[in-house]
Amino acid sequence: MIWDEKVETLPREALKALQVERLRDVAGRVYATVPFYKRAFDEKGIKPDDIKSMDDLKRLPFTTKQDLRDNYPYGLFTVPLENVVRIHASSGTTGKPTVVGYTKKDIETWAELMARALNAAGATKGDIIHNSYGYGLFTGGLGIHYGAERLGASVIPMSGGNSKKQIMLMEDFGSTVLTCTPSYALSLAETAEDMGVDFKNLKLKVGLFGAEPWSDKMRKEIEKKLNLEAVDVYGLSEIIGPGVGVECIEAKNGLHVFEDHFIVEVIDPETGEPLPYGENGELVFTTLTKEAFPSIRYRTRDISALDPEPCVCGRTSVRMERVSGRTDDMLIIRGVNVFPSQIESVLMNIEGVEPHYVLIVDRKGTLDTLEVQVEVNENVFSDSIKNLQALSNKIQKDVKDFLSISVKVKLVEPKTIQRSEGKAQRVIDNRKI
Ligand code: DLL
Repeated sequence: MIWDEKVETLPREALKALQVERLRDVAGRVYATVPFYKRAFDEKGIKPDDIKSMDDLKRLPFTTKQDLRDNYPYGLFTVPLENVVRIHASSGTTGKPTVVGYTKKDIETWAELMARALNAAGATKGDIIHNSYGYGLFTGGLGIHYGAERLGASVIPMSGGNSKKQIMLMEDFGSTVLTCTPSYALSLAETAEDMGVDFKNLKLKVGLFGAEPWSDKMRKEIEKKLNLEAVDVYGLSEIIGPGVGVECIEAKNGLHVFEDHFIVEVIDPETGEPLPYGENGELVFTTLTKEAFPSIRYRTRDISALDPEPCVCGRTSVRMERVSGRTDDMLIIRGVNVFPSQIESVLMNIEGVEPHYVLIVDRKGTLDTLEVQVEVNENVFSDSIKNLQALSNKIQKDVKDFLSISVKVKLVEPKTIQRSEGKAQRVIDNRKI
């Protein structure tokens, strides 16, 4: 299903030409209105009019989260506040949040892109969309909401939490699409089970999940437990919110980036050099049409790779691999780099282990330690000590074989690891405390 057939299947050459034209326009706007950008462009010795082709993109300066903090709250807005109709913010773990603004037209653009994303996932105007992303400063709730309305579907503005009621209403209202974080989807599955509700009796056909990393194994688990097709949606407040890229239901293999509105690059996070297609690095986005808060080469810290090959669905956009983690999530354990998602992949391949885990990092003397706490299912938990020990040894061995690190494993009782209503916290790093 393609929402905007003409644009979404534009030949790549035409798409590139559109991007260059829009890039020059946005560069001109930020240069003229935001002192921060003028300074950054001047330092690089480039003027907006110098942009003639996509090759000139790499001459533009990067923007980082720190730049947003330094210009808190409105320093990077390109329009007067009276033209801003909405403000969102993403909660940093420490200090002040990063603040983003939208004009009326930005809200329209966002709704349009989210309608595209929902449609790519298979949702249409006939659907009942149960939206459990949080409403508020977080962009998830309202982003999906406006997209669902633009699609013409019926949206149920649930927000997160109160899981029993969520299950009851999904059942009573005949919801056909669920939108929430993948970790909350699993938590809802558990609540339904406790209530004696079988997802097979619900009408859900598809789930649009994102806002945190999740593996393909996790997808299988969710699809099985919730009896639906699980589709990945990506986005971040600094770029627009959800609706930067989405998988198509036809392939579920990489996220189509909405390139008529965003330029995507993958760079080497150390050198800042753009990397060729297929290579893993840090995603960088430039917004082409945003009015209130455009971003130039924003460094996301998210890790992915790009694939320009045509997709079976007919869309011509480049696809980004599912985000495997963030450069700042990377754990360095005794010199070895590991991402929580890699541990998740190992765990999800082991029989008897549940998709609920937490990684506890500590330092004993000068040595870093990593403890994997993971839930096991009811049957396994009531098994003999010997069998539990064997399972624990297997996890240890698989992690060692695949990731070359030694970890301590703690098998815990079902439902003891804290459930999330939004983004799950997978890592507790006691070294930072
Ligand atoms: O999480 C926007 C969003 C809402 C996306 C709902 C999808 C669905 P922020 O709170 O600003 O915005 O967090 C952005 O979340 O840089 C990634 O690290 C992570 N993230 C978002 N989507 C995905 C995804 C929203 N599909 C940060 N896979 C991003 C992995 C994701 N990580």
